[in-house]
Order: sequence, then structure tokens, then C-alpha cells
Amino acid sequence: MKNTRHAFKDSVLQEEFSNKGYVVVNLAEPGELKNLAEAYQDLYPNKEQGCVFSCHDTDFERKLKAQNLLRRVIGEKALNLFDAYKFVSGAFVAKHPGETSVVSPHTDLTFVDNKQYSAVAVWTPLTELTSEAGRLHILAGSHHYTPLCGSNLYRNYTDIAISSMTEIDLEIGQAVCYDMRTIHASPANKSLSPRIAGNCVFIPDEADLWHITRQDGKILIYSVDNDFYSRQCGDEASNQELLRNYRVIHSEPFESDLLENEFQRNNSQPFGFFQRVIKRLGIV
Ligand SMILES: O=C(O)CCC(=O)C(=O)O
Repeated sequence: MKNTRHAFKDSVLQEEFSNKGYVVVNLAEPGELKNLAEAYQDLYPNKEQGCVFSCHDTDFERKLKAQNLLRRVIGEKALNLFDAYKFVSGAFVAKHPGETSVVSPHTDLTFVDNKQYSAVAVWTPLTELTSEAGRLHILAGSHHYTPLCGSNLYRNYTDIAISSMTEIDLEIGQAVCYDMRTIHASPANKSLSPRIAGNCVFIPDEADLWHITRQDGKILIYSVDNDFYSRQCGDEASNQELLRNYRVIHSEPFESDLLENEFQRNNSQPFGFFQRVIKRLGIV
């Protein structure tokens, strides 16, 4: 689905972003990001496992501290690239060595009405990003087709091999800005040290911020604020309490996903269809 509201000030970046669902940019001087990597180590000195997102941290104070640090550095830099966008949330993403650190293909949550706007995630490595350490992979053009995503309205894209997606090679100082509807993933960290990244989300100044949830056979769209995303912890059951403070602005029946039906009609391997469409458009 194409929208007309520009995300980027630069028209060349905007064109590429609209077509592929992502662009690589020079975000900061490497030295400016070094402090963030050190701050991460101070906040999270203990060894962990898997791929850990600080936005799911149950220590609220620490989660907020992490977000504020990211906002000050990545947030400030990224806002210069955008055409009147605002910061919504930010998290460290620590991919620890080992097979459990795979992040399967997914889209991020739907933060805005995508008929009008794109919500953009700015993902930047804070430690050296080798192929071994697990780079971000993106399915170019997939943002044109993916449906709404909520915290308990998740789609299964595991039939897409991560190796068939575009591997995004970034130096420290660069970032990939992707439309949150774009399918992305990262393989396991096979190196010996954690791979740390920062990921911040931005939406247009005038856009209503959404939280989508599935409840009693319905899809509910809530109008929320930044505070909601700072407080929520990824666990939908505990979010229900928080959501009482916000208004439902739209509700619709949850029916079997139209895209999935389309896939089934076209191919016994659902995402073969997806990849054929994208290939036909010449996006990859
Ligand atoms: O950092 C990674 O490897 C994955 C990040 C990701 O998928 C996300 O932030 O949604």
C-alpha cells in the first residue's frame, strides 16, 4: 500500500524508501555511538541469552533510561533526515552468541494508519556488524503487502528463508531506516561477543499513534501516546490494564487474513507468492 506523505526530506531517499521499504543512511560519527555502546554495557552488565530487546525490560526505570539515551543520540540525528517526524520509542537490541538469538521474519507493530503514513524504524549497529554476528535482513518491497500487526495479532512469516532476504551491511555510524511494515529478520550470532544495536521508532508529527490488539474476535485500534509505548512490556495481558486509559478509535471483525487466503490460492508454499510479486515488480 503506497501512501503520499513523505518520510524523508531528501527526494532520492524518499523514492528508494517508498519502493524498497528501506534505505541506508549515514547517521552519526562512529565516536558519537561509542558512548551508547558503553552505556549499554553499564545498564546491562550481566550475560544474557537470545536476542534481548530493552523495550521488554521489566525494570521500568532502566528501560526508560535506555530509551532516553537512544533518543538523545539516534533520535536527534534521525530527526534531521525526516520531514516533520517525531520520536516514539527506542530500544537496545542485544543479540547474544548462540542459536537462540535468531529473530524470525516478522513485521513490527502497526503504529500509524498506513493508508496515510509510514512509521519508520531507525536501526543502527553499536558494535562491529559482521555477517557472523548476525546482520539485519530485509525482504525488499514487502511493506506493500503486509497486513496490520498488533502485539497479539502476529503473522507467521517463517516460510521465508532469512538467507533469501537482503543482508544489510552497515558500518558503525550508518543506519538502516525501514518502514515498520517491511518483513525483516536476523540470523543467530555465531561470533563470540554480543552484537548490540539501537532501534528507534518515528512517526509523522500529525499522525495519531496506534496500538492494535485482538480481543473477543475483533481487531481493536486504540489511539495511544508515547507514554503507552514506554510503559507497555510486550505482554498483551498486562497491557489490557494500561489500555483502559485509552480510546478505541476503530474496531473490525477479525477474519482469516485476506493475504493468507491469497497465498493459499496462488501457491502451496504461501510466501513463494509474496516473493514472486516482489520479483515481478523488479524491487529485488
Ligand atoms: O536487531 C535485530 O537483529 C533484530 C531487530 C528486529 O527485528 C526489530 O527490532 O524488530
